[in-house]
Amino acid sequence: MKAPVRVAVTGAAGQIGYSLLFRIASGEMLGKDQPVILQLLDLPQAQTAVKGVMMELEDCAFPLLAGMVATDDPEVAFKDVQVALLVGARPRSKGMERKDLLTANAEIFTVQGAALNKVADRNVKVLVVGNPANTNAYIAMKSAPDLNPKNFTAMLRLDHNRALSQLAAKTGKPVAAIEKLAVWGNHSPTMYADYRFATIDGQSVKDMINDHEWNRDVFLPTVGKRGAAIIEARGLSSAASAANAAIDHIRDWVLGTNGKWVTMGIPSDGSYGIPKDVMFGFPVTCENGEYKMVEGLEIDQFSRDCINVTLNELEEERAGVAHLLG
Ligand code: NAX
Repeated sequence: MKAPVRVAVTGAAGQIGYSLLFRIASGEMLGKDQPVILQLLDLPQAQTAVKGVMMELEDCAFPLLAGMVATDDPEVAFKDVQVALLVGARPRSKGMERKDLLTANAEIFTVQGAALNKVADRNVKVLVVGNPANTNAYIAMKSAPDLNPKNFTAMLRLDHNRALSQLAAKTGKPVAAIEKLAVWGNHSPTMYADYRFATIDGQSVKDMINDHEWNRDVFLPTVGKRGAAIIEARGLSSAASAANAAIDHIRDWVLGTNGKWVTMGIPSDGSYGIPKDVMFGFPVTCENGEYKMVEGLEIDQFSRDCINVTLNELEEERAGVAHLLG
């Protein structure tokens, strides 16, 4: 039996947490032979609810669940963790300005980044799901100077999966047959889902669809506004699909993609004209526990314009929290 991996999940009492924890404990994220210890963080007022989720986890009698901790202290939750899923965040409340939302979250992710820096495993893999995910991941990374910045990532995988599904419906082909999709930028309606390089059984998806207006006027708005459409229909934001994307993101990062492209929000190394350190969605492949950006893709004018819109939004968010990062 392998030694257990310690996995922290923040916002454990929330709706994404409820879809996520059972799948992690059943081995869907790290493998069916990998025991896990769940270290659950939530606010003091949510501790009773976390206890309830833990009771249900116990009642599943998962063979791979080797232990659980519940706490409201980030330094307890992140102690020795090798994987940290930062899901909990401050939602926008009525009358709250975007700037106030950024600041409230910046405070949370400064504290959590510092706690990871202090107590987490030195190779911890961090995925930020809580919104604004890219900027929160950037803040956590900047607040953890002793950890490798490459180990901080933001979740673009839901956007990637949403785009895959739309392309499968449009082409009438199975989702699993689609290769080489990229989603650039911010996890927000400005993200740019780019199927120019995508193939199905070696054939170009762009040639199969051959409809720029559909790309611009249907596909991109559908993917970009999917979160809002789900809130409209369900009365609640995406939870199971978000949890699923988080599982996909970490599983692929840890276990590899066998050469397949996936999208991760990662700190830019300056490629594609994205300033260094901006937490940006890029196409990557994963191998041996590391991601590698797909390099050398041609960026045409339409794509450059789309990328600039999402980059400008991220730069504005970054400027909005710069004063908090010293
Ligand atoms: P919920 O409101 O159901 O749950 C959030 C949980 O986080 C609550 O239990 C709350 O007590 C806890 N929390 C708040 N502040 C905390 C802190 N400082 N430390 C620890 N826990 C804290 O939200 P849920 O639907 O689970 O969504 C969680 C986050 O994911 C939100 O920020 C949401 O916007 C974001 N999303 C991100 C997505 C992505 O693709 N990156 C997609 C889905 C989702 O919208």
